[in-house]
Amino acid sequence: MIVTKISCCVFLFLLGSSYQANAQFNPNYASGRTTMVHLFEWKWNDIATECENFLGPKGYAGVQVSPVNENIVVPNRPWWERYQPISYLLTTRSGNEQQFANMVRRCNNVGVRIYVDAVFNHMAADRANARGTAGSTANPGSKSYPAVPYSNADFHATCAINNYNDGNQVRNCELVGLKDLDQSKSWVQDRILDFLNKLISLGVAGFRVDAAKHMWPADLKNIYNRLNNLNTQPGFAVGSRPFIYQEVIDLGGEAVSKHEYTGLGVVTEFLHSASIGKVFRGGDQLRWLTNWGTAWGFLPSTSAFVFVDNHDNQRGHGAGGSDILTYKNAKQYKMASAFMLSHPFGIPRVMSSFAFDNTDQGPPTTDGNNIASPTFNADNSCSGGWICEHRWRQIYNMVGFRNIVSGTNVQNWWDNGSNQIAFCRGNRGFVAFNNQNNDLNTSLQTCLPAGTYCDIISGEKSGSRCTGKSVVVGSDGRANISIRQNENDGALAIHVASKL
Ligand code: QV4
Ligand code: CA
Repeated sequence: MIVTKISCCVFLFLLGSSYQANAQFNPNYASGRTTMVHLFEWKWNDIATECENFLGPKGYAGVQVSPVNENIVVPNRPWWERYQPISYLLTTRSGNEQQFANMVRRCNNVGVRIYVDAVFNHMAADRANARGTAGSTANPGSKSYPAVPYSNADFHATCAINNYNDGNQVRNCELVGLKDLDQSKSWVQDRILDFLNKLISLGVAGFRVDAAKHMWPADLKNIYNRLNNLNTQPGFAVGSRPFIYQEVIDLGGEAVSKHEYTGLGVVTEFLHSASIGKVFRGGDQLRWLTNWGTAWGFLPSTSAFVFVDNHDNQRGHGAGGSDILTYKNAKQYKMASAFMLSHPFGIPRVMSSFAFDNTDQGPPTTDGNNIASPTFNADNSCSGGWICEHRWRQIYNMVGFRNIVSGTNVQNWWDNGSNQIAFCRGNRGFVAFNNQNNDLNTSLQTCLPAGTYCDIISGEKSGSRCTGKSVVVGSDGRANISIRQNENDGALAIHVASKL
């Protein structure tokens, strides 16, 4: 009797602790959804409407929003001012607290979760007469941020990060002059937790942890462990933990490794971004994608947060340099995005950008200060300076594809020995790519039941018609697959729900 009691409690304890540890790896997506989008610099009201009109209906699972807390106002309003906190008041150019809360509620109502880009490695860098987007003042020169409040004692001593081979420097010194908070201090931890737990109470599903590489894993662990469970009101299960995905750039060869953070949550896999860009830019052959995953040096799939580009490396900040593909190379970008979304590896995020010519340029505004709302065209695309990659048919239809083939494996891999490839996802989907200077036109195994299917890259199903190419699958599962070199798109995808 005593023995069973003890083993029962040990069992419950183990169950409890592994549950706790694993839970923050779960994005908390609504069932059937798999992919989030970063609506970079969008306003809260516009995101709420986008959840209802587009993201929910098209099957997106979530939105990463730009930093929500008060940031320093920088002349000419570069996008990066939002990475310089002045306080944890929820007022930015994207909107105020009430608008934020309203957005979270409206998005959750249509099955779309909200993830906040949380900046707590540092506060704003030196600037005379520093003033924030909520009107707070600060004196970064003396490390004084009264609207939190933080003072000199809450920060590491001043030193610059100039040697990424020194892990102490990476954690304890200033990233481009940003005043470096000491997260081992209980006052600092409490302020960060007040901020994050407030967002949890408003219904967010998790956090992107900005500059995680610049914080000690042990401090992050303390912070994550003290986060509240998710609010059950929007439909999160009792005991759900916030999803944690940490920004750690590790392309190899530095003191700080991504592996130091995988015990704490999911980690951004920048090697995925650099590799997929290199491949689809022609720097590597598509046939090598056959072992896409850990064989490429990536983290295990459940730890790897993946993307083609992010808000930094699309403009030369962060990592990846000239390998990175962006909206500016639209055909290859769509192919790389389609590959990422068709392949089961990782937890994917779609980037949604505004157009830019220089790396400092902020989002479209109405008057130089206030962010402008996107406007929409009949073909779903955006205008008004917004690129809206997430509204490109080739991308949102592949988000739908990923949802539909979820749970199946890659099978029947085919390649032509160079830059034409194809594979099935179980017997639910099939995809092909042509990244070479001749036509792909051959009979391939699609693994799908006989019938006529609509290619969701060149078009989509519209009633009983297909607005793009049709694919006729025979009773043996084979079909003639054609992607001409001069077509607008270098990919083709069909799935069980695109059957006519
Ligand atoms: C300038 C000088 C510095 C000097 C400093 C003195 O360049 O040498 O020390 O003044 O005050 C902006 C300016 C930058 C300026 C700095 C401080 O671009 O020139 O320094 O402000 O005034 C974004 C931008 C940065 C921007 C920063 C703060 O990318 O350019 O700096 O916001 O506004 C590494 C990290 C990784 C990081 C990546 C960019 O490991 O964590 O660099 N990525 C994240 C975000 C990113 C953000 C930050 C971290 C900081 O994704 O968007 O940086 O929050 O790889
Ligand atoms: Ca730090």
